[in-house]
Amino acid sequence: MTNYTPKPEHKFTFGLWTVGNRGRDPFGDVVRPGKTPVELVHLLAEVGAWGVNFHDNDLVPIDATPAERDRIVRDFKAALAETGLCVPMATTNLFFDPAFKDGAFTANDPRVRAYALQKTMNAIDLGAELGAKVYVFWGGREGTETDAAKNPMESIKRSREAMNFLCEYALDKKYDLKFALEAKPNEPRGDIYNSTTGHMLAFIQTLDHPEMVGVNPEVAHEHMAGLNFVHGVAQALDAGKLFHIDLNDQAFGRYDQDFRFGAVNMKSAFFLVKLLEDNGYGGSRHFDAHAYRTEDYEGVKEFARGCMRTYLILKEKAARWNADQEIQAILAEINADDGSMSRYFGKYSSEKATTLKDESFDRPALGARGLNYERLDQLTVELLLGVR
Ligand code: GLT
Ligand code: MN
Ligand code: MN
Repeated sequence: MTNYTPKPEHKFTFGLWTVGNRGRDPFGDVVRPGKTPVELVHLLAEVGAWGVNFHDNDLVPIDATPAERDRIVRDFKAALAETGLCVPMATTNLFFDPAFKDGAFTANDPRVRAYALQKTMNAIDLGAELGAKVYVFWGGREGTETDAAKNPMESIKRSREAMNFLCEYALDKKYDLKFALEAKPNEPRGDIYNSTTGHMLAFIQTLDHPEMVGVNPEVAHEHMAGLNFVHGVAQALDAGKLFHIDLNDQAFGRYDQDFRFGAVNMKSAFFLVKLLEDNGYGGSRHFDAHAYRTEDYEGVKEFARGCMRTYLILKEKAARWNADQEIQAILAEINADDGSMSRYFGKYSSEKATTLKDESFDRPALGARGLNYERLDQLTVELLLGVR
């Protein structure tokens, strides 16, 4: 019987804002009492997490004095030392305070844009002080309700200038830090710029230091856009840009539900875990999700344990899928290649093109061939349902 106990090597992390979520939503107030960052670190240690991530203001309130900041950071460091948890990632809250109602780096007011840079530099200092190696940027309010209000070309330019400035800042300070950009199509703004991971990957190539910037795709955000998350993550991996990942779950066509990992789309969660594990993804498995509003803190622990346990079960299922003889036989059949076409692939040459143009193909036979994907998918489903 496999042991699904989380271990440090699994790199499971949670944000302070995830297990610390108190259940407030647009229609109802908090349902759980607040816990301090120190208490949350202990909760995470109790459930077996490896690391804890935070926004600047999850840890240090926006109006804290320098002395309060120092005390909070000291207590937090002591809790980390006591529990053995690490801080692999940090980020900035550029969406909660009313000053950011029109966004941060793309706000029309230059004072807001300058304040956002200042706040982010301070937050980067805090993250670096606590050992974070990845710095996430989620531009929750970098968007519009009406395109009358902001020029989209100008917004892209402002976003680029901000990222370039902050890359230089991290380099200037000699921080060992990479940036990871997180896309979301909408919510809390009507529309958010660089709305998907694909948009982010293209945007990164226009930066001054593309090598230090990657992506932090989130399951729920790509599902909100109606996209196949596994394909987006594969593209990020292929580009060498999967610096971080936000795991959770989400029904298609809904608001940002941030459900427990694997709670809704089991099959896509399976193919995601298989993709990460088969390709040796070495970063954090961060659960950016929160417990149902119905839960007390026992339920929050169930939620956190459930995220990690489901990941480990799916990891075991992926190994089983890779070793399943019937599945592998179908895959071999699907990918059969007698080598007769090899001369047409690879690097282009005009001879190759000419020979290929002369080749004759039995088009009806190509179309008539059954591919056995029904059987393959049914075997996958049965494996996931535990009957193989
Ligand atoms: C917020 C958002 C998340 C982001 C976090 C990082 S904050 O909870 O919904 O998707 O990853 O800023
Ligand atoms: Mn989300
Ligand atoms: Mn996220």
